Amino acid sequence: FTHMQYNVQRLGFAAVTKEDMVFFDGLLSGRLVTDLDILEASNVDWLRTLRGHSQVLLRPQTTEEVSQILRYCNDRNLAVNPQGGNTGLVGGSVPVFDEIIVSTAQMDNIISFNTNSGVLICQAGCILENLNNYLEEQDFIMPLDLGSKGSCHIGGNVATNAGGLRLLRYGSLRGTVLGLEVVLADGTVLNCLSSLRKDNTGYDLKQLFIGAEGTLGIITAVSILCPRKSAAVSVALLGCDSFERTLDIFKESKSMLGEILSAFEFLDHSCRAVVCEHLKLRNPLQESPFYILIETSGSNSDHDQEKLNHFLEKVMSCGLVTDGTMATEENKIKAIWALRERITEALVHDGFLYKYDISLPLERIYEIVTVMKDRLGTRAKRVVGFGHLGDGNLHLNIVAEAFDQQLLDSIEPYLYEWIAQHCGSISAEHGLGFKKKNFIHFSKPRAAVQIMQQMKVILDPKGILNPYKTLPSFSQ
Ligand code: FAD
Ligand code: 2HG
Ligand code: ZN
Repeated sequence: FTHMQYNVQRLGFAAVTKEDMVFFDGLLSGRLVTDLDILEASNVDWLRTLRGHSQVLLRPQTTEEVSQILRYCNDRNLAVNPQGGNTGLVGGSVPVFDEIIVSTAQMDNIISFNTNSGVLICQAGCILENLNNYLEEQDFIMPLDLGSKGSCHIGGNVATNAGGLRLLRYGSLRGTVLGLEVVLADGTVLNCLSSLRKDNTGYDLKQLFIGAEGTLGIITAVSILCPRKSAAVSVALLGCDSFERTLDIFKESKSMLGEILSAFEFLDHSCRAVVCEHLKLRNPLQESPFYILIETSGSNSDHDQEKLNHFLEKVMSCGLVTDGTMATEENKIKAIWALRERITEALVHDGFLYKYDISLPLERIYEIVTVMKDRLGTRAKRVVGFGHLGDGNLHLNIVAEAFDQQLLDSIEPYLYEWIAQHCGSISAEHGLGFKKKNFIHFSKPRAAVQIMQQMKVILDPKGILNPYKTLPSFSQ
């Protein structure tokens, strides 16, 4: 943990006292963790690059308990760190100093599911995969899917505005989330848990909390629109020779697969090497510079199959695709998805990671990987690129044997300047958290950041919610 320069000062929040502990213990009937070994898992982030020093982890079960916790913390000037599944990749989910961790782990009840409308209402701590399994039994699915589905909570997903593997088809949470219940810093319960598709009555306040990374309130319940489960799902893994060709294949897939296209992901050969080497996954194709994963989901397998076959014939016959395999059977589909979904996990085994999550205009999306490779030369063990090509989202990971400040200085701010120059975003879907908050100016004008800071003051005047995260400090 030595590499991460905590270039921040603890703000003047109160420290937790014995009396505070007694209050929380009474309120939560013992659902308070002070055991340092258990706390460790919540103080350290998923990438194991950050460590906070919280002495208290609270596990409320109800909105009322969250409300009482926040009212008390606000009165006492105690800082709070909301936490879901702790799978965030930008250090938003762990304390920086001794903030009290409020975990949604025990808020995991499904409140209702309406099979007419497809609207699911549930508590914020429901694990994404559990929700999806619950819905699948009723022929529905969640509108989002992430590699971290086994651990991440729906509240955390909404708080980060997570994108993931299905965004291409079902859109972002800004469209599928219909309502939220949020507890504000002073304990006020904001019940905007609507399940209506259309509701133009005043400002859409829920949007403020989507992607706010726990800095404006704690999300306690979510109302979300869920699509039907598709009767027919097929996955194709294709190899191709150059990035330009992956774009041509994307264009072709949009025109030939149209409404049944549900994912268009890509990885370069270094990602393939990392998953095969560290996770012992098998590559079903011959070696290729780039791989594309295409998923189709539709209601009629014959119809979908016919479309997919036509598409594959076309892209293979004109030489865009050099090799390919297709699956309709669940196990084979899972095995192909694993090559893409498990890259993050495999990279952790490869060395120290400099992780970037970038949006760029499609034509330039891979250029930055080549630029960084040339710039860093042998100082980087690997420079890999993969991501949600269909959404214009590249995951650039630079791997080194260990943390190296000089290497970091060669990457930043150069990389951020390059992204800004090319009209991209320095965070496509992971958020800013603790690690990236000071780079917000590369993607947002000063006036926008100022309005964000004013909104923070209105909703959380004492700044107790996730301090040191998302927004740069006022002086900047
Ligand atoms: P946490 O990590 O616990 O918290 C994330 C942020 O949200 C923190 O700032 C926290 O304070 C805040 N927060 C959490 N719960 C609440 C709440 N109830 N109210 C208010 N604030 C809250 N992300 C993507 O976008 N797309 C992907 O494809 C993707 N794939 C991933 C794959 C892997 C293997 C891993 C490890 C991560 C991946 N992520 C991805 C990142 C991460 O999983 C998402 O950001 C996820 O939405 C975080 O959910 P969580 O419950 O773990 O939240
Ligand atoms: C994914 O799409 C995640 O797999 C993680 O967003 C990306 O590890 C990464 O860089
Ligand atoms: Zn992603």
